[in-house]
Amino acid sequence: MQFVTAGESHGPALTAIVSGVPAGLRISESHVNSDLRRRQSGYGRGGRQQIETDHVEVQSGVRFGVTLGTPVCLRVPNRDWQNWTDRMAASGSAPNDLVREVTPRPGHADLVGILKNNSDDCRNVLERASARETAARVAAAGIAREFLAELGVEVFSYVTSIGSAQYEESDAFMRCGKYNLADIELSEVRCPSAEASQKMMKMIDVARIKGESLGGTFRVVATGLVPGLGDFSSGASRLTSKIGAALFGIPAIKGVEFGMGFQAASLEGSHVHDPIALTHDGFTRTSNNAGGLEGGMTTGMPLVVTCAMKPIPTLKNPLETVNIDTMEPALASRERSDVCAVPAAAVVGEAEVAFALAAAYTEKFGSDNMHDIKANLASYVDRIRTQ
Ligand code: EPS
Repeated sequence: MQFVTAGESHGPALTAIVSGVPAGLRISESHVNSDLRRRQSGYGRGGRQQIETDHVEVQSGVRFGVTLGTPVCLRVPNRDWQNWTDRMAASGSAPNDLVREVTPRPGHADLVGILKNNSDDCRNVLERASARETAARVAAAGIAREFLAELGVEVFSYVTSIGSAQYEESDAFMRCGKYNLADIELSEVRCPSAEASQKMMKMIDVARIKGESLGGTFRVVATGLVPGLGDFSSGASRLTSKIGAALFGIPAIKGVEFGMGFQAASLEGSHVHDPIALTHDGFTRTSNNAGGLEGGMTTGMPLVVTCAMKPIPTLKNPLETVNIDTMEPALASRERSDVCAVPAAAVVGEAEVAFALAAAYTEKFGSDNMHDIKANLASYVDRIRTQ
């Protein structure tokens, strides 16, 4: 399973084309729309989210709610397009009163993008570099989530810090499957603890008043996985590298840790590796410090990945930059922006992980149709249980 997206932040729509989707998979637009809504929400979001009510339009590959085994094309319209039809028109010439973006924001793709593409308008870069594009990824991953759900796999996320406000979690890697998901959805910052949520929201309030932005960390968890997804035989085929690449592809993600991650580097081996035990269901682990991956393959324990997001580069009190017309010092563009988008990024993280896992399942168990995939999976599970 693969996807590609197209579309600008203030263009008519974002589009995703998902290929390699098996036939016979039931797709619910309302499930996809609910993920799109979750991505739009979160304390700290800016004015744009009041304009948009993201919803998906299925354009191809699905008949009577069931996939045909052909590419699925999904469209997410941008409501803000109505305000940009002249400035973002695909044809004709630029309006006489067009204001080019000439003060690139430190931390955004603006400056390096115009240098790379020989452009005199940062908008030619920022429209696509904008995290708005992640709406299309969430829509695409809606297909992957439906597929995984059929195979008993669930993917969820929660926020572990915003700025310096932390959610202290005991035994994070073992208890990850045991959250009440309703608690996470009820929190405006996607944090399972009401107390930590309050602290995080206060941090966002302070940042808003100061004209600042804030980053943070979030965790993505997948449960119900079979052991042996991914591969050990080459760097690129390791599921660790595929999930890592997918998560690093989210704008503003600066760090990705699997299981105990960086902490493992400072501990002795016996405090890091997860002992193997046998149950009547086959092999298991008595801890999950590896976060569900060993040798580039799933172990069958919950997959636990933590991501660090930097603060959004668009600042109300902007940093210094250089005006690319005058070459004089200037203050960076003050676009309308979010103070904090960590809860939204967590939902995008779920999408990226879900897609990488769906691709790993189709790679191992086939991609023609759901009936054959389920039969292949059942036969594999049976073999490894008795091996
Ligand atoms: C973004 C700038 C803001 C954000 C946007 C990402 O958009 P605008 O410039 O239209 O106000 O709200 O994120 C989204 C629109 C979204 O849906 O996530 C940026 O510059 O990256």
